[in-house]
Amino acid sequence: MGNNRTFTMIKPDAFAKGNTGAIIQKITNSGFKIVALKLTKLSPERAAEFYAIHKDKSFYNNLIEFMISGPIIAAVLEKKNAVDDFRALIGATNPEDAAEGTIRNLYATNVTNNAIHGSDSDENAAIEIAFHFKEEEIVTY
Ligand code: IDP
Repeated sequence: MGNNRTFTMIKPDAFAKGNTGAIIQKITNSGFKIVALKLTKLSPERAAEFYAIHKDKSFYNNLIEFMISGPIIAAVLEKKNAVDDFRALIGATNPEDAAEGTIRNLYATNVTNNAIHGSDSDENAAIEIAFHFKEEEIVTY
């Protein structure tokens, strides 16, 4: 009862370092059910659209350049309280502030190249899932 969804991306730094497997294992060991998963590479246009909310920030250009620099793994995860529990699992945006044992603490490179994305609200999770996946790509099991 009450399972809901969040959206995640394993970012280009973590993918390039070969940490995809370890991160997926940590996600599933933490009780998240993967219901959609793909390897993809964001175009400049798609990355700009995904991060449009940050377009006036000083770090925006670096963020877009980073996010298009290599493949990402996009996934839809289900769990009760998925959004908040996943934000706790990944840790603070800046890995220097991320709690010990969180994914960003373990695998992030720096505040921009921070290994993983997690939706910050149920509303944004729904938008981000629809941005990356067609409904028929999300598996019920
Ligand atoms: P979040 O990913 O923890 O939700 P947001 O504030 O939504 O953090 O920022 C989106 C992404 O932009 C971060 O994950 C990180 O890659 C980058 N970013 C955020 N804040 C900074 C910063 O202060 N300096 C550099 N990059 C940042």
